[in-house]
Formats: sequence, C-alpha cells, structure tokens
Amino acid sequence: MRIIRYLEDSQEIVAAVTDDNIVYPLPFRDLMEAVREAKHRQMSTVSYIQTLISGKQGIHKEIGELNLLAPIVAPEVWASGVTYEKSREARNYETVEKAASQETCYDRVYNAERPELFLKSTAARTIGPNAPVYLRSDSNWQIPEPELGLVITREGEIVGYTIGNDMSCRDIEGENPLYLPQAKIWKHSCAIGPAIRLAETVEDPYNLQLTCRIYRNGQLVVEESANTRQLKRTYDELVSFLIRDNEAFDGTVLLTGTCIVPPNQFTLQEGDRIEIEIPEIGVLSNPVQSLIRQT
Ligand code: DO4
Ligand code: MG
Repeated sequence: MRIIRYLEDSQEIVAAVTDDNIVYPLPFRDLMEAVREAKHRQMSTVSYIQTLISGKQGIHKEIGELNLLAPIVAPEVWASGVTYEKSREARNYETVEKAASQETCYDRVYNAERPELFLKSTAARTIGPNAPVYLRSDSNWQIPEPELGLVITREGEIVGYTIGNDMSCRDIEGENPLYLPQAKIWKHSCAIGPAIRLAETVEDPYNLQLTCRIYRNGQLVVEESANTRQLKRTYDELVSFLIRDNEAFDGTVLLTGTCIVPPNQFTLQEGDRIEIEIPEIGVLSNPVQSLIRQT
C-alpha cells in the first residue's frame, strides 16, 4: 500500500493507493496522522487504513493522472553520504584533496563506525513530483543523486519508504569538502515522491532496484540501475545516528545515500528531465530548470 498527496480543486488530498492502482482519499492531513491514530488504536497503520477504505468505491486512476504533491511535508530531510562503494569512487574522483594523502576523508567515512549524515533540506526547499529541480548558477558540474528515502517518526521508527533526489554540485564539494552545505542545499535542490510505500508492505527493503533515467531533448542520455543490497550500512544504523542526542520530527525523511552516479563527464542542463524509479514506490519525475531564470 502506498500513500500519496494530490491537489484537487485547490484542496490537498491524502490518499491510499492499493496494489490494483485504486485511489482511496483518506480523512487525514498527512501520513503521520494516520500512523498516530493507528498506534492509538493499537493497530498497524496498514490494517487501520484497510478498515477505513473497505467497502469504499475508490477512484480508478493511475497516480500519474493526478496532480501529485510531495507525499509528505517533511519538516526536515537528512541525507547519508558515502554509503555505497559507487559514491566513494565518485567522491574520490572529484576531490582535489586526493593528492595530499593516500586515504581520503571519503575512504575513512566509508569504513568508520559513524556514518556521514547531513541536513539536506527543509520543507520549503523540498519539492514533489513534476515540479522543477533547480540548477545552481555557480556550478558547472551538477547531477541528481537517486536515493531511497526512509520516512521516520520522531522516535526513529521507519514507517515508509519513498524516493529522493539529493541534487549535488560535484565541483563545489570537490573543491573543498567543507563546502558541502553549498554543494547540497539551495532552492529546489531536493525532490521526494511520488508516494510513500508503507514499511509493513515491503517484503525486503534491502532488495529494491533503483533506476535513474535522464532525458535531454526527449532523448534518453543516461540510464543506470543499482540495488539497495549494495548499501554498506543498515537503515536502523543510519536512523540511530540521526536521532542520537537530537530532536527528530514526525515525517522526517532520511535519504540513504546514492548508489548511482552519472558518468563523470555528465552535467545536468536546463530542459533535462530526471526520472528515478523504484518499482515498489513509483517514478519520481522532475524537469530541470536554471535558477538564474527564476530569480
Ligand atoms: O560526501 C558527500 C555526500 C555524498 C552523498 O550525498 C551520497 O553518497 O549520496
Ligand atoms: Mg547523496
């Protein structure tokens, strides 16, 4: 079962989508309200939602036909770094620090007990499906980072999975790792969606296939796939470091790191379209626009 948010007659609707693609509007403002209500009734979220939709007609529509919003207004989006070998290779390629020592900070963090976690986005900077991700005006090497996102409660319980795009500037981070916040955070630099798959309905979260496709002038220019089984860490391990001595909020999204990096010579351009697919969740599609034109 997946949870979406969509806009109808300027009203935000939260809905459950069954595996048969039937959309059932729910009487909640967001998924976390359903999670809390289910807990109060000592039921699982899925069973509780099932009782709400049973006997209802539902809308027979592909979710792509709806005016989708981000599936949750995440108060914060955090992200993990260098959790896949592919990311370590890419970071080592772009960093200018590599000449200084045999082992880079990326090699060390990949092997350390403490993972790299960073604040990626806030609700105002995070967009949903079909809204444009923006390109920074001061970077010449920008890529999408397709990642699995964990939707968590304030206690760190993983209640669902979504897709995230951790847009990144490889030249800014490569120049100096201390520039990470600028390489990662700007207006519309984070997309999530199109849905949240309830955790209880995922058979094996360590066997999710991610595919990233980038289209330029309608032509497919990048297509790469990877699997969450290649993740170096566990989801619980990443969440436990995020909530340690920290205040976390219901509906926080934790991106789990990228396992796909486009070829090193590739940079996004205005007019591109990025698609990230995890079949159990859906396809997150966003056009790319230059930020210069927006300001
Ligand atoms: O070290 C920088 C961030 C890496 C990252 O975002 C990732 O591995 O996904
Ligand atoms: Mg990333």
